[in-house]
Amino acid sequence: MAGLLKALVSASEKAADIARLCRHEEPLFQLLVAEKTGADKNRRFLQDFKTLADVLIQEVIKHDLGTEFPELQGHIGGEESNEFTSAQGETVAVRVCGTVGETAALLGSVLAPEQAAAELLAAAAHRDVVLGDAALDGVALSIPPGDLAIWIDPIDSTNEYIGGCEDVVPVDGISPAGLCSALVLIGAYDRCSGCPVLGVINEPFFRRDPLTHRWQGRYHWGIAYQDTRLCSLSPPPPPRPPPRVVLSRAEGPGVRAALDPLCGGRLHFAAGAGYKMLCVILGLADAYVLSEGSTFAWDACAPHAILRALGGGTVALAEALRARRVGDTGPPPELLYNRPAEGVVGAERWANRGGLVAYVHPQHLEAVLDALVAVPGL
Ligand code: 2IP
Ligand code: CA
Repeated sequence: MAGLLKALVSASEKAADIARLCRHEEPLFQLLVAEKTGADKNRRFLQDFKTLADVLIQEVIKHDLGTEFPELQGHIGGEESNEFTSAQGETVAVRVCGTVGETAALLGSVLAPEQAAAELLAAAAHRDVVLGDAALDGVALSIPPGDLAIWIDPIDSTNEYIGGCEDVVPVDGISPAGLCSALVLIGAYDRCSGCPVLGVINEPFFRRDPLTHRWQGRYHWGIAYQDTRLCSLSPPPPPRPPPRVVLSRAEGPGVRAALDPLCGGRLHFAAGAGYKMLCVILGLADAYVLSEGSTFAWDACAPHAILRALGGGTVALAEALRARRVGDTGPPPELLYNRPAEGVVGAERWANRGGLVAYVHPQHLEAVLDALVAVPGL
């Protein structure tokens, strides 16, 4: 297990490096800027550059994990498809090749004529990551990788990544928007039960080095397997009233009105599903509530595993409210990651339909469900 955990952390570090590289290196940054301003969009090549960065990061993670753990091959899923259309109209499957040169040539066929950009990305994709983390070496737990499957969100909150706002002022420690909400999420779940067991969240844009002004990242991990709970973080401090709830800016008036009194008239808002779950993990918020099916398995799996490692979880909101309304007093149902929705196609198969509540302390979950149980339409 320590091997698998280390592999997930290493993959997330490489992914975070690629995310930073696209902002630091001029040939790559220019492509991101073109995306942001809409200038030249889709004239240089047929798909968005941000999509290529996302796809490449996902393929790097898949490649590195699949090489070290062949049992995982065919069981690593993510937000993006790796099919790209080149400027010549050919379909190219983006992947990590045997050598840096081959990967650069493949990326060059998608990015042409941006050869410098292709070479920078290929070098980053083939880089070896060295982890100097004694805590990871100390994790001794045996869980067969062949029982697990992986969900990857290569860059959660891509809008904030492209927008690139660096100086957003946090409100009570929670950043309402900006680069810091762009995260790499890698989660492992049990293939049979669908429960999340291992999660890594990497923050590529955690803070700027005061001397070099370059971005520095950090990562967090958690394990919730059978009776074992291990985490790189300590559980947040005990509840202090009133609870702090973080919401999407897109959250509707019914949910806002129901939660406002519970939170003493002070709701918090942030971008990115992963970032809002991270706020709960870090104790900056007591709950993240989402009433829509606008997140997916790859957004929630990694943070959910870390929340479980801290004694909390992430429940399926609509189902939990339904159970409550019929007097079911059992534990509210947690999100599962191995069950595609029937009768829908594409990404929607993996939507967390009916919304979610992420929490650490069960009393916050109870308080939120109590506040929402009478909201019409939920
Ligand atoms: C998105 C992104 C959005 C978020 C949505 C995620 O992931 O994080 O910001 O919406 O739920 O699925 P909101 O910010 O309103 O919570 P991605 O950027 O990977 O598409
Ligand atoms: Ca996402």
